[in-house]
Amino acid sequence: MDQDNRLTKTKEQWAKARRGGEEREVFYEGDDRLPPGQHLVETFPVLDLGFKPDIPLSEWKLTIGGFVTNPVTWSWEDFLAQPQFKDRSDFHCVTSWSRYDNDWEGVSFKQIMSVVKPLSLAKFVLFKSYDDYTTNLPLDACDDDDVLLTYTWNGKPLTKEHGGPVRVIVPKRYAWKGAKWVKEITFSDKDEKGFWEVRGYSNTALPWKNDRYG
Ligand SMILES: Nc1nc2c(c(=O)[nH]1)N[C@H]1C(S)=C(S)[C@@H](COP(=O)(O)O)O[C@H]1N2
Ligand SMILES: [Mo]
Repeated sequence: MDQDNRLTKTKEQWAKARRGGEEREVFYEGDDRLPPGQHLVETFPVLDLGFKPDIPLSEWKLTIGGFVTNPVTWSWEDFLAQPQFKDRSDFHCVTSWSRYDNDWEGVSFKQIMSVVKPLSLAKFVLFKSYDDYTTNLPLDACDDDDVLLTYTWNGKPLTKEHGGPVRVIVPKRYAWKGAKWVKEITFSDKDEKGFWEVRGYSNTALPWKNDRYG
């Protein structure tokens, strides 16, 4: 495929997802862009478990498996060879800060699904990270046109503190549902709870429902 053709394909994808250029729109529910109990910040705070894993790109791998037809393990080159997807979204942390208009670029969750082909039994997804963090979501929540694995933030490579090389972004849920330093994605018929979900945080984590604790 030549460069032009590749670019056309990418742009077509954005159009299909109603994304790209100035027409991108962020999601919000009801009249309020800011969910209840949140305040707006201009900075981008860092939250982690006190440990920021350092993964050289040459050693970075992403394994996607479980209840799928075609499990894969991607190197950094394999990841970049996927159709690239851009999105702009708001970020809502359960500790009450929100940050508007973050630009992300990477591989959409829908693209991942089209590669691994989840079995019909697969209803849940568990994300595991290089710092041993985990978080879980229903497959329906991941199969959305604003969910992606990003390696950039606002046009620059995603820094280690924010989860680089690659992190997950799930704009319609509180941000703990987006695994930084993602290492494994497992499709399953069972809902296995993640790090914060077993520690009293909500399994659903819906910002507009003020749904913080489980
Ligand atoms: N691997 C990993 N992912 C993680 C976390 C973590 O500690 N480890 N913290 C979560 C929480 S609680 C939030 S609010 C966001 C914070 O992302 P940020 O540090 O880029 O703001 O990452 C989420 N993903
Ligand atoms: Mo958080």
